[in-house]
Amino acid sequence: MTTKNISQSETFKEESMKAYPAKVGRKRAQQIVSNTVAPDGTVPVIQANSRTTPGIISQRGCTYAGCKGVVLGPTRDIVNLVHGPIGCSFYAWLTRRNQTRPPSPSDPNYMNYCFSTDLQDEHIIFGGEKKLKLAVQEAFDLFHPKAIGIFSTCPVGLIGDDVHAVAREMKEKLGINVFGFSCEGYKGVSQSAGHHIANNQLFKHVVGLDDTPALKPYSVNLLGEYNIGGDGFVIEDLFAACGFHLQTTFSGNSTYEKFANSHVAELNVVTCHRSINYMADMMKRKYGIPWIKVNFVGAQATAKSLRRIAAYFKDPELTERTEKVVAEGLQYVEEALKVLKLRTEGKTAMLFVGGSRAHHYQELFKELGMTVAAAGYEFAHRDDYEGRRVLPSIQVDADSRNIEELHVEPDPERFKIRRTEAEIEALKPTVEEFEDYLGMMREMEEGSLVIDDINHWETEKLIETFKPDVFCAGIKEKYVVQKMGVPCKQLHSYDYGGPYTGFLGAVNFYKEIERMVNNKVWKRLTPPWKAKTGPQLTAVFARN
Ligand code: CFM
Repeated sequence: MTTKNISQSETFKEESMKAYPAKVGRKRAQQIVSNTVAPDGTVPVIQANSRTTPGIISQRGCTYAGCKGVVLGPTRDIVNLVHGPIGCSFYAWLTRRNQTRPPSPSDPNYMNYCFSTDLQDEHIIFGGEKKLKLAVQEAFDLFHPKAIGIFSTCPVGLIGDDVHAVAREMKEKLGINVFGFSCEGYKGVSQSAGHHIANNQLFKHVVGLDDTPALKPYSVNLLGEYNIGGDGFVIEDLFAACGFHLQTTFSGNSTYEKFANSHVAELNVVTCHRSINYMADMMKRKYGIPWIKVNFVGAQATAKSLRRIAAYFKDPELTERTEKVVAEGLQYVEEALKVLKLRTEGKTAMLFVGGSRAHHYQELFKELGMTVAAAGYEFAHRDDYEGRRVLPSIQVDADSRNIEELHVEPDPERFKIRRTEAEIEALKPTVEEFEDYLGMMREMEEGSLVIDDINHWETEKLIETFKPDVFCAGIKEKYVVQKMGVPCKQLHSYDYGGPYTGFLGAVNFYKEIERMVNNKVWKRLTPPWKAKTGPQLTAVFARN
């Protein structure tokens, strides 16, 4: 970061705080941090996963979105039935973002459907369980799925429908697996609570149902890859080229049976730590599967991750194959960067998205020679910022208490030690981030801004102060940002581009960013801070 950047950070913090009432300002001040990394890797404390102050226009989504939309949604052959008003289903309908590839056209794929109980006033008043049972029956009669998941929306929790009792009853009646999720939208601070609920129920009701041994050696589960824009397909190809057997992905391009048989794998690799670290922990405790943090966004990160997996298996032939894949991949990337980097070097980017991409995508910008001046998550927890080393110091708050912590014991028959604790300790120096995640801040530059749960007001202030060359966020921010004369790359839907993982995806991303940051059209817009007339209406809080 340059001194100019650092003074811009200070101006931003000062200016944005002025807009808040004193109490809100004090809270926000703990969520906006100027980064420093001590020699031992310690970074400043940031407040995260705390409730957004009402009135602030947050980027966040709801618990139901995290459970149904994110974790369960990308699985193609579970009927995901939403118990609630139709709007909740419509907005969680995965139509284009997550990709899936059934082996043949006759294999089930329900991802294009939108299943809902379509609750009306009368059900809110008299209860919706009867309608839910009918809907489960109807879905069964029409599709004969292997499993049906029932997702609770806000009103279901308020009126007290017992989705779990309905699930048990229908499971018995239909002879297929039916399970419910108490993922009412208001249940937690954000969608993060929904991830946890989804992990718990999948673990309780599906994982471990099929004990068929892994078909090939070096079987690996890929956790936290949802196959946005085909990202998962690229990773699948890389695994095949290196000789790793992909057992199950949670949950992009996945199926019910894959989940049921995932506990036989030799290793879990975790891409999105935020959404699925619970599953990794529980599978370790119950089945003895170790896990490694990986990241396939960015060419160097991909190389590191593939090498970590190969190092875990300690097979010289596998290592050789992996090294060949890495060498070819890096050469492909280097060729592309030769030209592209000349046009991107020195430009500035900002990333405000989700609970892992704001970290992972920084890799690609660094490879382009760009500076990440500010970044933050919508709903991540302190460990995603500061690293898992802070886990013991995270206090359980009222919101986390809403979500069940499963008590998991080793399975008497199926717990199998893949690597003893001594072996894991011995591997740690070669396999970085073994059962650990170092977090986002450690990889960010000195003086860069880290902002948790950024809001619209701060986004505008940030852009006005820094005038970055590209801003990465989602659809809710995109057009506000672009009207300010700054291109916005959506990192949730990819603007329907992608894939961006692996070496192939890295080059896709470089090309798009090069085009965006050099497009002259943005300079033709007059952003509000340059316009002669200010906004028509301004307001400030009365301060005491
Ligand atoms: Fe994980 Fe995700 Fe993300 Fe996420 Fe999400 Fe997502 Fe995301 Mo949107 S699971 S935390 S809840 S990587 S939907 S596929 S893009 S906010 S950064």
